[in-house]
Amino acid sequence: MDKTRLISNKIAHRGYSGIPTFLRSKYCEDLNKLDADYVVLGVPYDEGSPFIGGSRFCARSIREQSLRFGGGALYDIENDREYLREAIENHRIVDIGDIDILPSRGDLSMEKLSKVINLLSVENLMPIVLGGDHTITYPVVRALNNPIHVIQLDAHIDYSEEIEGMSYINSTSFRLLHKLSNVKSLTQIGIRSMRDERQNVIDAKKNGSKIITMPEVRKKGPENLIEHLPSGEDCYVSIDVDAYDMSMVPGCVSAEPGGFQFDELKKLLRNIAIEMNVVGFDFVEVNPSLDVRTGSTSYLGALTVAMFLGFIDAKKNDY
Ligand SMILES: [Mn+2]
Repeated sequence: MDKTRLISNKIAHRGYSGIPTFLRSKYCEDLNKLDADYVVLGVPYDEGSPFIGGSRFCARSIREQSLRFGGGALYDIENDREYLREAIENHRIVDIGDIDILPSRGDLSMEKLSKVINLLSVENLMPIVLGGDHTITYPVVRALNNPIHVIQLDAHIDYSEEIEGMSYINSTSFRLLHKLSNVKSLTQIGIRSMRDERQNVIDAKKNGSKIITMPEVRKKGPENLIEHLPSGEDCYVSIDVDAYDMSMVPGCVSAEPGGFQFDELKKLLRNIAIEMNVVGFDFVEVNPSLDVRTGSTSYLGALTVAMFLGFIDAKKNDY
């Protein structure tokens, strides 16, 4: 019998077997030996979640759900197209595991995150960052080597004032990153929460943020939002799972009604991938301990990350 068929591997791709790296990519823990185009990195940090913690397990559960995409590609029947087949076959996606989080030392943990992102950025390797809560976007963006536009997909603007030195909390991330000298613009899409404070919205706009509320997304159509973005320029995209409608994300503590349906977010992400030069992205705020037993929120996360990466890869390789 063929020995390669004895253990779970790429060919025997049951969703419940195998070591859970993202899309069964190669695991590389030596940052000096990275050979990849796309680098998946987990940040199991949820100490920035002031309500119900648990999103530290987001990256792990997204990796587990990603094992269910076992066909060696993502197939989209909508346009009869396969995504990521060559990237997967040629090991262009590499998983480097998780940032070594120091419990109760968010400052040091986020410094480690920034260091890793900077190492990737100077090598022109695209980071795909799995949260954690939304705290992580600020330490990621500050470590990117080149000037970028930031696009945030979220129900909330995450633009609270930094109080009593709390820099590493999920509600302040975008106020902090907006001040960075490498951030050329901030566009916040899908905003709708009635828990956001008016003064923070005023501040964000005053500082130049372009806020596109969810009702505006619907009015304009998600495929037309791109006209509000600087086409062709480098951008970093941050996706909070609560951009999706509350009904779709039971495993998200901050879910809000009136959010994106899947097809709407798909259209938007495809357009961003085509029209902008995406240099990295993150996906945050899945809390698996709150999810339904099928892990549907983590599944949606794995699908969204893989799909967006597929769109980016298709653009890069011109197919
Ligand atoms: Mn957020």
